[in-house]
Amino acid sequence: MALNCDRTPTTHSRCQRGSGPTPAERLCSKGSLARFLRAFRLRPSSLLRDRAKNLCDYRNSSETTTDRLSTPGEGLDGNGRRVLTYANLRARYPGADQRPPDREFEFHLTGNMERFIWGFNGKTFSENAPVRLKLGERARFVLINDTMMEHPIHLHGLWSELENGNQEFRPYKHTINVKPAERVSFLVSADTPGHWAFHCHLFYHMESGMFLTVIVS
Ligand SMILES: [Cu+2]
Repeated sequence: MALNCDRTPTTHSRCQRGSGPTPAERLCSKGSLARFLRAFRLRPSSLLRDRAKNLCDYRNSSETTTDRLSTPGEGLDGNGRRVLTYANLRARYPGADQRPPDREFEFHLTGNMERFIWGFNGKTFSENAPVRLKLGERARFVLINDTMMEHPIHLHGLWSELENGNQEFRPYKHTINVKPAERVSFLVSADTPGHWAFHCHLFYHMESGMFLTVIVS
């Protein structure tokens, strides 16, 4: 797999315009930060403000993405032991909802290692519109990790049925860890109405923007 980690500070196109607030300025602005914290009952964090100040580069780090369901975690491969991977997980019973998905949503996990800023599809929480699902619909979420870090992606309120090749015996998960340069998908039955958080479970990633709202109504 070809990986390219570009650590050279670069300038994001939005920062070159020279007019209007940058994403960092918007994220740092009192209004949007306060809304973010209030919406999800988070305490104000100086970490968020400090990191957001450097927000102007969403340069991706990986050139290609691939299926890594059978790949053990970093440092666990080839050490003479058998390692449990996502490909090994198989539900004990067939899933409750066997319908194919009505719609598909694709999310690139994006960020900048050097400046430590993160988001979905190159945008922070305040820039991304909520994902809207109709109550009862079946959807596929595709996660593509464009960064060089693992991101444990957690969807509240709804099960994430990992598509790991076990068909109707897909494992039901709360959090799906996405390895660097990995492409992974899961199915969702939108069976519970509400505003649900969808975010990286490394809280310092979540706080710097890797967060979306999923609305089921
Ligand atoms: Cu993350």
